[in-house]
Amino acid sequence: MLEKIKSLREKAIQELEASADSNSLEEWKRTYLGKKGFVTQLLRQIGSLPPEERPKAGEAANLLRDELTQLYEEKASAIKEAERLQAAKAQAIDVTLPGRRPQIGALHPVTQTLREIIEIFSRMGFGVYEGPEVEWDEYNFGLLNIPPEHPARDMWDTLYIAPPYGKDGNMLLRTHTSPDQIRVMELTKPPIRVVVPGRCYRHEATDASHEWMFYQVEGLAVDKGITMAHLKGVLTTFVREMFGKERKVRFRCDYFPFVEPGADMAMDCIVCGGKGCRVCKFTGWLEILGAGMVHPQVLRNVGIDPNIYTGFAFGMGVERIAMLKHKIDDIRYFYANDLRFLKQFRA
Ligand code: FA5
Repeated sequence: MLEKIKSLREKAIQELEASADSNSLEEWKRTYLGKKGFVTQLLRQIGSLPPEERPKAGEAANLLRDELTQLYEEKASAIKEAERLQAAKAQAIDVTLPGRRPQIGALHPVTQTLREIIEIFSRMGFGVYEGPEVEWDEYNFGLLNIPPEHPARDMWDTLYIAPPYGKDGNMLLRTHTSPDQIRVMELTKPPIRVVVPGRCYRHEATDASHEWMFYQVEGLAVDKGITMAHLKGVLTTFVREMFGKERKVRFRCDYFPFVEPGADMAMDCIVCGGKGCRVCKFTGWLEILGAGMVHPQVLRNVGIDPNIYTGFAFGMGVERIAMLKHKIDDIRYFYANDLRFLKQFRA
C-alpha cells in the first residue's frame, strides 16, 4: 500500500507541474482530490486493509492528501496571478504609439471675408443688424418700391415659399439683403449707420460668378445732409482697406427701384489684372455691389420725411469679394465642400 501511495504521489506531482492554466488545474483537482479522485478512493480503501497496516497507510494517505491540497492551492494562486498579468497586458495602452491628431476645423473663407468686411465698416462707425432669410414679399419687394407686376421683379429670380406657410406668393427666400433696410428703419430712427450681413437665394443658373445661394452685406446710412459723395467716399475707403490703396473702382449708373440715383460699383479684376478673363466676363472689371441714394418713397414707406432726411444704401456680394481677395476663378468652389480647396484658407 505504501508503494502505491508513493507512486500515486509522484504521478500527481508530475501532472500538477504540467498543468499550465486554470482549466487543466481544475481537471487535475477532480482527478486526484475530487469525490471520485484517486486520493479519495485511496482513503476509502484504508478500512479494508489488515489492521496492522492501517495506521501507517492511513497516516501516509492523509499526508498525501494534505500535501497535494497545499500544492494545488499554491499552483492555483500562481496560475491566477499569471492569468491576471496576461489579461492586464492585453488591455494595456502602448504609450509609445504616436497619438491620433484631432481634426481641427477652421473658418470658411466666406466667413473670414464676411468678418473682415464687417470690421472695416465697424471702424467707420457702422453697427450690425441681422434679418430673416425667409421674408415677406412686402419687405423683399413692396416696401422697396417694387409693387406686384412691376417689371423690375425680373431682376431677382425668386424662390417662393409654398402653402401652407406662404399664400399667393406672399412669402419667399429673400433675394437680397435690401428688405433689411426696411426692417432697420422700422426699428430705429435716424441717424442710422448699419451693415446687414446674410444669405440670399435666387432661382439662378450657376456659372463661374453666380451661385443660387450667396452672401450679401447691405449698408444703410440715413441722416440729415447725406449725399452721393458720402456714398462714394465710404465705398472707396472700403475697397482700399480691403484690397490696398492702389485699387481702381468704377461707378456707373444702374437702376434699382429703391434708390435714386442708382449705381453699380466695380473694381479692376484681380484675377486677370484687368485684361479680361472668364471671371470678369472678359471686361476687366468685376461688379461687386449695387448702390444709390435711398428713394424718397422708401423713406416715406417707413415714416421718415425725405424733406428732412436723405440716405445712401448699398448691397455687395461677399463671395465676389472673397474671389477677388484670393484670386479664385470660380464661385462654385466655395460650397462644393472640397477640403483640398477649403484647407488653403486656414487662418
Ligand atoms: C441687389 O441685390 C440690390 N439689393 C443691391 C442694392 C442694395 C442696390 C442697396 C442699391 C441699394 P444685385 O442683384 O446687383 O443687387 O446684387 C448685388 C451684388 O450681389 C452683386 O453685385 C453681386 O456681387 C452679388 N450677387 C448677385 N447675384 C449673385 C449670385 N447669383 N451669386 C453671387 N453673388 C451675387
